[in-house]
Amino acid sequence: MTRRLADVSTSARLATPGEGLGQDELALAARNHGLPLEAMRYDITPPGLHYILTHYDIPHVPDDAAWRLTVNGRVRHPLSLSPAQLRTRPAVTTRVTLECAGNGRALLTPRPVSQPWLVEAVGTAEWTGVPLRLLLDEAGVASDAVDVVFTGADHGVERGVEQDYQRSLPLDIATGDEPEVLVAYAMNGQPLPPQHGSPLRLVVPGWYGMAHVKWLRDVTVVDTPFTGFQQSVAYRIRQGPEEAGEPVTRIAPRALLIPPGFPDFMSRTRVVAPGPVRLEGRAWSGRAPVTSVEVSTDSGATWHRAELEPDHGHRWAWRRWSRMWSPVPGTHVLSARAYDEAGNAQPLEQPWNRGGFANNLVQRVPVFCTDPTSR
Ligand SMILES: Nc1nc2c(c(=O)[nH]1)N[C@H]1C(S)=C(S)[C@@H](COP(=O)(O)O)O[C@H]1N2
Ligand SMILES: [Mo]
Repeated sequence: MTRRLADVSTSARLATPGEGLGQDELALAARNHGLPLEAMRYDITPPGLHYILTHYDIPHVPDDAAWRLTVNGRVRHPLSLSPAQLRTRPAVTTRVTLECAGNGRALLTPRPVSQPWLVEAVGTAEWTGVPLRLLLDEAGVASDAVDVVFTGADHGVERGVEQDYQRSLPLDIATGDEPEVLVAYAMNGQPLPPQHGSPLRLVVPGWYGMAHVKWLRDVTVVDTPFTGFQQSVAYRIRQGPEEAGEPVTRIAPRALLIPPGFPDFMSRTRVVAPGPVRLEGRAWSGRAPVTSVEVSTDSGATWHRAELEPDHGHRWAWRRWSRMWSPVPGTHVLSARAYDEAGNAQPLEQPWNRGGFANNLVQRVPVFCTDPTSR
């Protein structure tokens, strides 16, 4: 019996009611790890703790010097640049909180079967690179250009479609400076590690992770809207499978708690003692600056304003927030909720869509407060 590629690479589906995580989802979760939430204590995520999402394999790049980044398509002067040549150009360093568009997916009902993130697909790094608009300027973009397509060196098959990982940006975003898109060669002052796109990757501050193309090989300016798989099939907000849907773009606001106290190994339920506890965490939005964070310690019944740190000039990075809490013995559910300047807020009901994208439903952290009188 002959098998076709489509037999090993099946369509997207939703888990049936009560269906547990499968081996396929476990395999993805083991490859693509999240941020341990306690690591939100660091302004910049330490090496190895930043979340990772790779659709296919991490390309093996034994020799950076042989790498070429091309800028081609609808340009007057195509470019072919080595990483060393890029490093001689004007450099910018930007602190960016990156979040996977699928963050929160595994908490949805019904669950879209894919990378099963809870809430930890986030991290913050300082990316250094060349502003993309300078490279496009140097190449001379033709007047009929509409999109810029970014091709990674990784190759795979997804829902029956064999492909190089490719995403596009509209020309005005690619050449804009709010945010300023970077072709990055360093992460936290070090060359990019293999899993984060060595030797070059795109960084699009404020946009969900899928836009930040790793192992960047080609930048192609095109005169028709790009309709590749990761643009038109994946990363669309749809309710039904036949809808064209809306594209996934900028990061919706989210606040997360650094879980207080200490955890139970299996349930991860937090254990605290009665008395003052500082609740703290991070909040971010790629749509507009965060304006406030509220905390609930009673399962969302009442909300109280947290203290929010200024952004210290890092518009595209998460901000620290905190609020004191004095728990009494018993069980509690903690939540935090971010609001941004454009009026976006985190929903209290799940914002469901078939791909499980941009689920910024408020986090729930169960906490058990011990009773010292009944040990
Ligand atoms: N070439 C390539 N770029 C990619 C991906 C990929 O699979 N291949 N995954 C994207 C997705 S979905 C996310 S969330 C981010 C994750 O970046 P990180 O692994 O550096 O955290 O990379 C994006 N860039
Ligand atoms: Mo992602």
